[in-house]
Amino acid sequence: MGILKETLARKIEEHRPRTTRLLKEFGKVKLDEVTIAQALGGMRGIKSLVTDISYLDPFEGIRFRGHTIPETMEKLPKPPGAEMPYVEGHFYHLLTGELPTEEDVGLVNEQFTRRKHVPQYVFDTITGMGKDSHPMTMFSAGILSMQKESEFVKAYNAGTANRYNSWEFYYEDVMNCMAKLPEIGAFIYRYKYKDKMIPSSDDLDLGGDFAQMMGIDKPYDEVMRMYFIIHSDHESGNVSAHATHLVASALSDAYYALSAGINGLAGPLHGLANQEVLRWIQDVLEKMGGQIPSKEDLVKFCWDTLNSGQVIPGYGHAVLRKTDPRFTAQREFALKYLPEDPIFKLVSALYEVVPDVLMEHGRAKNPWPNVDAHSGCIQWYYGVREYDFYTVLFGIGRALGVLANIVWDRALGYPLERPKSVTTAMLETAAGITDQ
Ligand code: NMX
Ligand code: MLT
Repeated sequence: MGILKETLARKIEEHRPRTTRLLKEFGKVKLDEVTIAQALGGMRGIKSLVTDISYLDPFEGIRFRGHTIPETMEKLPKPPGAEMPYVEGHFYHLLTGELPTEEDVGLVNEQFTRRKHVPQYVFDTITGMGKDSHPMTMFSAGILSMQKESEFVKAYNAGTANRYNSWEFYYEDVMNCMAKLPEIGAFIYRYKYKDKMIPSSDDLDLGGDFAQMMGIDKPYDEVMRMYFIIHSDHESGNVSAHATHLVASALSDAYYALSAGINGLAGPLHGLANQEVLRWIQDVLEKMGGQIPSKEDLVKFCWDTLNSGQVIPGYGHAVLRKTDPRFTAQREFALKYLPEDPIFKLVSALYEVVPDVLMEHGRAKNPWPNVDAHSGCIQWYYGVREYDFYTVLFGIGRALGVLANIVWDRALGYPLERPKSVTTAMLETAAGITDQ
C-alpha cells in the first residue's frame, strides 16, 4: 500500500464510526421536509446527500475541506515561482482532508506519473469517432473505453471485494483514471484542432504538463492550475457530481461513473455553459460588426436573448445567491494578466449590466455570474479559441472532486441510491385537491 493510500486508510478508519453512530443512534432524526414544489422542481434544496469533501454556502460560495478558494490558494504548496498551487496537492487535500506538505504533493505526482500511460485504444476510440464529434463526447467515450481496466471489477468478479475493502479497488481505479485525464483532454484538443499530439513529460507537475501538452506557453500552466482547482468540486447535488455518485452507488466502477458525470456536465445548463458564454459573446460581436458594444447595446442583447426564451449563459445558480467566488478568482487573474483584453472587457461590462437585467426580468433567483461567465475569456486570451473544447477543461477539474467522492462513498458504505417517486394524483391528494 502506498503512503497516500495509507493516509487515506487511516482517515477512513477514523471517520467510519461517526457515520455508523449517526445511522445507528440518530437515524430517525429529521433533516428536512419535502414540499410539492421541491418534488416538481428538481429537488432544489432538499438535504439528502452527504459529503465532507466540499460544502457550498449560498452566499459565501464553495469551501473545499473547509477552506474557501482564497484560503485554498494560500495554504496549498506551489511550484517554485508559481502563484497557483499544485493540482496534485489540491487532490490530496480533497481526498484525505489534510493539507499536504511538499512531500505529499510529490507522492501524488509520483502516483500519477506511474499510472498515466494512456493505452493506444483510447486514442483509437476517440479518432474513430471522427473530428466532427463534440469534444465532450470524445472525452466521455475515452473514459468509458478504459472501463475494461477496472481493478474493482476484477476484484468483484474474483469475489475479493466486499463492503469494507471496496474503496481500495475504487481508489486504484480513481488514481489510474485521474492520472490519464490530462493527456486524454490535451489529445482531444490537439487531434481535433491542431496537427499533432505533444507527449506528456514526467518532469512537470499536472498543470505544467497539461499546458505543454496543449502547446501553450507560460503562464498558461498557472491558468490551468487555477482552473482545475476551482472547478474540482461543488458539493454533491450538482449534476456531474450527483450523476457520478448515483452511478457508482450501483457499484458501477469509476470509469462508468465518471463517464456518466461527464455526460451530465455536457449539458448547457451545467458545464457546457462555459462554451455557450463565448458563443453568446461572439454572436454579439458579430452583430456589432466586430465593434465592442456599448452598455446600452449589451442591455438590448440581453433582452433579445431573454425575449427569445433563452437563458443568459453564465448567470444564475441553483444554490448560489451571490457572485460565484470562482468567477471572482478568475476575474482577479484576468485583472492582473489580461486587463486590456477586449473579451475580458466585455465580460466585465456584462457583469455590470446582466444582474440588473435579470432582476428586472424577475425570474432568476440569482442574477449574479457563475464560474462559466468568466472561464472562456481567459482560455480565449491564451489562444484556446475553439470554445466547444472548454467543457473538457471543466471535466478534467471536476474529475478531481467526483472521483475523490466515490472513493469515500465506498469507504463509508453508502448504499444504492434509490429515492421514491410519487404520482401526480398522489401530489393532488397531498394538496387536498379532491374535486379532480
Ligand atoms: N437567464 C435567464 N433566465 C434564467 C437564468 C438566466 N441566466 N437563470 C435562471 N433563469 C430562470 C430559469 O430559467 C427559471 O425560469 P422559469 O421560471 O421560466 O422556469 C427561473 O429563472 C427560476 O430559475 P432559478 O430557480 O433561479 O434557477 P434554477 O435553479 O432553476 O437553474 C441554472 C439554475 C444555473 C440552470 C440557471 O440559472 C441557468 O439556466 N443559468 C444559465 C446557464 C448557466 O450559466 N449554467 C451554468 C451553471 C453553473 N455550472 O457550471 O453548472
Ligand atoms: C457546479 O460547479 O457544479 C455548478 O456550479 C452547478 C452547481 O453547483 O449546481
